[in-house]
Amino acid sequence: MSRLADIGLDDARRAEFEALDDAASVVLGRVGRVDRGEVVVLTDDDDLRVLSDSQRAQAVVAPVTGDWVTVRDDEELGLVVEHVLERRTSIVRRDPAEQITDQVLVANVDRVAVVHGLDLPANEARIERFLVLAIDSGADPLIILTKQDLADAQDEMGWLDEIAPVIRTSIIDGSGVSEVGEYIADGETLVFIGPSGVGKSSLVNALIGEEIAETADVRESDRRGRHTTTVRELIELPAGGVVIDTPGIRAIGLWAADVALDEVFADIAALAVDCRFRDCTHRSEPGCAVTSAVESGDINPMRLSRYQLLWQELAEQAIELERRKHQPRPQRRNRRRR
Ligand SMILES: Nc1nc2c(ncn2[C@@H]2O[C@H](COP(=O)(O)OP(=O)(O)OP(=O)(O)O)[C@@H](O)[C@H]2O)c(=O)[nH]1
Ligand SMILES: [Mg+2]
Ligand SMILES: [Zn+2]
Repeated sequence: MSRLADIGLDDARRAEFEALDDAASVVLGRVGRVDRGEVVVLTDDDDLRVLSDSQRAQAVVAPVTGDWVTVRDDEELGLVVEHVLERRTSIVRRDPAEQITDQVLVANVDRVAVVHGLDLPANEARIERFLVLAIDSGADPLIILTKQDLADAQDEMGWLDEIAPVIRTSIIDGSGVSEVGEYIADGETLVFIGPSGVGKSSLVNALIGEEIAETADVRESDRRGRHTTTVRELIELPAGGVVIDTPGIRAIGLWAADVALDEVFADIAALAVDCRFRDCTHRSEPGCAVTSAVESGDINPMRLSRYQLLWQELAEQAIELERRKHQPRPQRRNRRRR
């Protein structure tokens, strides 16, 4: 097997590459990391360091970790990313720096693992938000609850089973690690997302059996992480397949993720079809099937308000986007990425 096949190149992708007009004069590879204007592209022979040219970046899609790209050796510029091949899946969030633009975090992943540490009290709202992001990517979601060695015997995370497969892990006794590995076949890609300090990089190391990713203790006072990982990096597993380690995410605004939202809140969405009004907000409308279910104890009122909050966020974003569409375009700042 070739290296590119191990890291995800399949027949369809190869055909897509070969159909390019300039296939003979470029090299195919996968973006392993994007770091301060430089893109590392993994190819069958080498890891290429490709300069990310800011002028070109305006014209082409800016490559992200996990992208399949072609690299051309330009006489003046040196190695440049020529094309970004079509993304099959991508994790998209609202750009934290800009109110109404989206930002792609990683592309072409088969599975998105939402990681939560059992050493801290459950933060349902945050897990749900990450799950919407995960499902919206088009990849399959997975939930990993780390630090089982520090958890109460009876954690209260059973409800997550309804949304995605759940694996409990501990790097102290190694439990659950091989189960995670089973979700990454040769040629497949799994990405870890979650807040800082939950043990994403520790899991990468446990899967590889070697300390290749940097990890650091959480803060004594509040058990929060120290933002140790700083780039999104694709890491090859010995048995084939890859994992992408990501920096802990502080801010995650959702982006046009209505469908995924209703998957994470499938219990509420299923009831909502019985509400009298199609656009029922499940607050005070008559004939609301969801509030009836809350009254009879079938739906947790906290979960309903978390759903409404996310729903509201997406609705406001849609209105704002629509409004901007009908406005003359403001002069766009030159977004230089260093
Ligand atoms: N007890 C215990 N500690 C763990 C476990 N997994 C990770 N840790 C510890 O948690 C701390 C943070 O782990 P990291 O792997 O650096 O966390 P991270 O999610 O990569 O954090 P960022 O890179 O900052 O996003 C380290 O001190 C790890 O040793 C576990 O299963 N049990
Ligand atoms: Mg890390
Ligand atoms: Zn309703």
